[in-house]
Amino acid sequence: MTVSAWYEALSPCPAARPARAWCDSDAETLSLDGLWRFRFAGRADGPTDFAATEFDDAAWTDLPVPAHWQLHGHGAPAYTNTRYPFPLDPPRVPDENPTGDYRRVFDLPTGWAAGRTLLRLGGVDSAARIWLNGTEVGQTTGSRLVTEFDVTDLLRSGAPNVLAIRVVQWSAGSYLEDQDMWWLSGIFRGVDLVARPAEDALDDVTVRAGYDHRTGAGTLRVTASAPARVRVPELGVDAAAGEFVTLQHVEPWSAESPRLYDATVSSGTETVRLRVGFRTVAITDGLLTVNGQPLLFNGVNRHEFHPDRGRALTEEDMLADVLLMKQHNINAVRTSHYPPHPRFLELCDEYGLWVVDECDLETHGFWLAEWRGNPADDARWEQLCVDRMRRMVERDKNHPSIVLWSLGNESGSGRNLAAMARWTREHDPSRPLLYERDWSCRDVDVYSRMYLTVADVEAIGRAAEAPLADAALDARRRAMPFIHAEYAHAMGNGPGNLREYQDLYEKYPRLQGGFVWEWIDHGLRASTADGQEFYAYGGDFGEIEHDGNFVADGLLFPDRTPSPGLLDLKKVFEPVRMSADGDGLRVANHYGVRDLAHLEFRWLLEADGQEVARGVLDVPDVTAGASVRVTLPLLPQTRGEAFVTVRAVLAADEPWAKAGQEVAWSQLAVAADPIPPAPARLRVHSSADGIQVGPGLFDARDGRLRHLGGFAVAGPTLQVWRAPTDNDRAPHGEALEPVWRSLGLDHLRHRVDAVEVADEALVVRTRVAPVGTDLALLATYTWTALGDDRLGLAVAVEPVGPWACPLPMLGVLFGLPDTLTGVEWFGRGPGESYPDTGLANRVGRFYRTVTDLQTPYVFPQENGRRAAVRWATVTDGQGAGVRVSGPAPFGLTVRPWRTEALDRAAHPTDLRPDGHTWLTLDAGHHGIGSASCGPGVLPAYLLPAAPARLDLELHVLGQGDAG
Ligand code: IPT
Repeated sequence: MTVSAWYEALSPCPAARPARAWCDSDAETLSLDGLWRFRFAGRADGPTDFAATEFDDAAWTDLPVPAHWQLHGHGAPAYTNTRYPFPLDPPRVPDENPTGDYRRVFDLPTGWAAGRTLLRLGGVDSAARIWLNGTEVGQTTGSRLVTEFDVTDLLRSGAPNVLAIRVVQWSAGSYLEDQDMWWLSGIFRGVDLVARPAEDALDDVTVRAGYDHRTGAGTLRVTASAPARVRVPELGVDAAAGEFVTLQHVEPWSAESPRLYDATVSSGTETVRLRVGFRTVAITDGLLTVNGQPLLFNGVNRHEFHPDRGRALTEEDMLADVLLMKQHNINAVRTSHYPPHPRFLELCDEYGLWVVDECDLETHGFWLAEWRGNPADDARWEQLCVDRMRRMVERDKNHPSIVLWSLGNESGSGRNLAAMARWTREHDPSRPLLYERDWSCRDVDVYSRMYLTVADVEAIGRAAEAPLADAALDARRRAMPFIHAEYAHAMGNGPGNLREYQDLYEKYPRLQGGFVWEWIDHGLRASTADGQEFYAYGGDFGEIEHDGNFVADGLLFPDRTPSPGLLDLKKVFEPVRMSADGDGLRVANHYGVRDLAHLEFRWLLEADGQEVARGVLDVPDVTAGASVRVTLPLLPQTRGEAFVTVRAVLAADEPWAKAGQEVAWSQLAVAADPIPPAPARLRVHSSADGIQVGPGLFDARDGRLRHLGGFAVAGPTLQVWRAPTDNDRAPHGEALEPVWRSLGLDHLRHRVDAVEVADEALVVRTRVAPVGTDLALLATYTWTALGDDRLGLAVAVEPVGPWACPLPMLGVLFGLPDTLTGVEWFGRGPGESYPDTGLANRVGRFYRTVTDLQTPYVFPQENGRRAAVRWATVTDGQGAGVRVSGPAPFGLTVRPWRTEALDRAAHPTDLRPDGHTWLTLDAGHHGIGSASCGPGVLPAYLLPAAPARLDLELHVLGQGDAG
């Protein structure tokens, strides 16, 4: 006998009601969210006696609904990227199948006025079997989709009702849900009873609202499942459902200007409220347009995630995402890789975001079996696949924000994708289709790919991509618009070279933008034995199979604070571009439809980072796509290096931000710093204590600096190592970390070859080299006394031998006392910058504590470098410390621990201040790139082993504490 269970069935539940739109109806609903009774088991085949009304669940525990049981102490979260955490034997799943039994007792409110009553489950991961008052109602499949049942005949009024649900973690559906995220189970979206009127119920309502950009006319057709009147008071519409209404003039909906009209559909027994947005999506002449305007997606891929709640988001979480996106110049979101909570889509309609709504389908792990048995290409799975598409499209069809449907993610190619596309074209011809993985584009309307190099994207922009074998398909694809479904993998420090991609999207019409991977780090809040909080990633819950911190690859940290990558993205996505134009300013409007009347242009003149003057620029109105030259006011004379910073800020509150919110900025250099005359050099003295060069006391034996004024100093030592970034480690790209480590760059040998004392200089010659090779870096330190409190240092580095790889970085490291805790600098800031990141940072004067200079990546790695620094001070609370400056800008990194400790740490809580303030001054870093999943560092941002110089001046401030 074959034991096959209900959750291994290959058909959608026959008892479920047909999919329909998510409607805001005046018919009553009763939320069953809250605390339920719960029992956890390791297998799914336990007795189902708990479904009986009289069952005694006193021994059970409480669990909130909606929630994931793993985040409430039952079972454990597990993370895999592509590999299924069970054997591939579709549709069978393991006997070890974590199972949650749920019970909820409720009373129908008095006067529950329902002809029929539906039980609606918003999302259950992954399959459930449901009983009401002891009778089986049906089953669910499709974790991120709604299932409804008619429970009218089972409900009791006047006596408590008992709802019992068995949820299994693994089901046939799990084979279709191999998204790169935590495996988290349970009833994670709301459960409701939904009243339906006995007659003329508006179970389903479909809105088609188009806009003719040539005439400004709107078209509206609302169909309903019962005879009804459609009313849009603002437009004077009062029509029968099904009637086609033409409106002389409407304001169109767009992500920039999300105009919605309140409408109602009334059948006499029920009224459904709608928010109608008029817009027409089309592919015209190879371009994806809305209202005749080609789109440029400045987008992100968004998973639903919260560090405590997993995918069970609250409305506040969803609103936070939308507001953060709007505030960071993001205009589009791909709902990777499943339909989100419907409330999120309402927020996208309201605040304005273009949406690619993606089906809950991913079979990625079959690549490990060379796609043998891929459910997306197996006829037995067709019904389940099409069911998922149908349920998404029916639920979400009325959202103006959704402009593309996506068939799913990473499911190879195959017949069921074609069947899903067929069904969709038939039922919603108003939106084009996207699916990234079938590169033939057989079933879709737009060409899309992920993680392409800049060169490959450019080739597509020029329609010069490598051809498909099938000439007809190739010609069809070559005429399609291109969307970069995933790019700029935002894992850890990075992503690099965002600008290069954006420049291409803006240059070639065919390139209609893309979606950065991904919105948020999926780090789960956890704490160490001694109570320090950190964010857990794959492996932290004892998983045998896992993909480590690949789950933490977002633009937001898990607690939704923006990472440096998000700030860079905001800069790259600016809808207004400002640049020097002679002695004026060119202001270019990059919006699709908006003019610039909502912005105020504030200017600020700073010299050496200090304010000299400010004002507001008079910018004439500039229509979308146009630009204008603006004269700058006559600026006062300044001393030192001066910049004018112009900031375009919101002139008045918008729904998504307050007046004053910065939208775009630019900085114009107005005066360079005059090079000061070289100071006279003082003499070098040798004594029994060592060699004295100005404020510096050196060890005569090894030429190392021991004291700077009263401060004990360790170093300097030549520094080439950096704690590898996720992009250096590159789990899915070209990894430099193993190259660097095998070369021994993480444990170089330092030798002092000569300590030469001259009248006016101390010269220390060193040879720094990896073990077991003849490669080396010759570093020569020339120290001069520029005063009693000022020490000059010139570091010259000469590589020896055929260095075949770039260096991680090149600089010198000083250990200072940890009483120096404050850092002020004049350079780029306030955030971190590497050669191909840090676009968000402007030149200015900034202050941070050493603690606040660290960027808390979920997985510790190189971070916190400030670039283009002209001078910096590292001081204690009393102003004593060290000032560093140089004739040329340098990189500055200040840490309370060594690079080696950062390199060893697995979580930020592993890092402990070691009693020093470690100061690294660098001549360069290797770029960042995005090889954690995608291309490496572009040639312009490599750091080759080449002759280099670093000229510095160390100035002792206040009185150092001897010691
Ligand atoms: C791609 C996936 O679509 C996405 O879900 C995520 O896993 C991303 O990569 C990496 O974080 S697939 C990739 C292995 C090319």
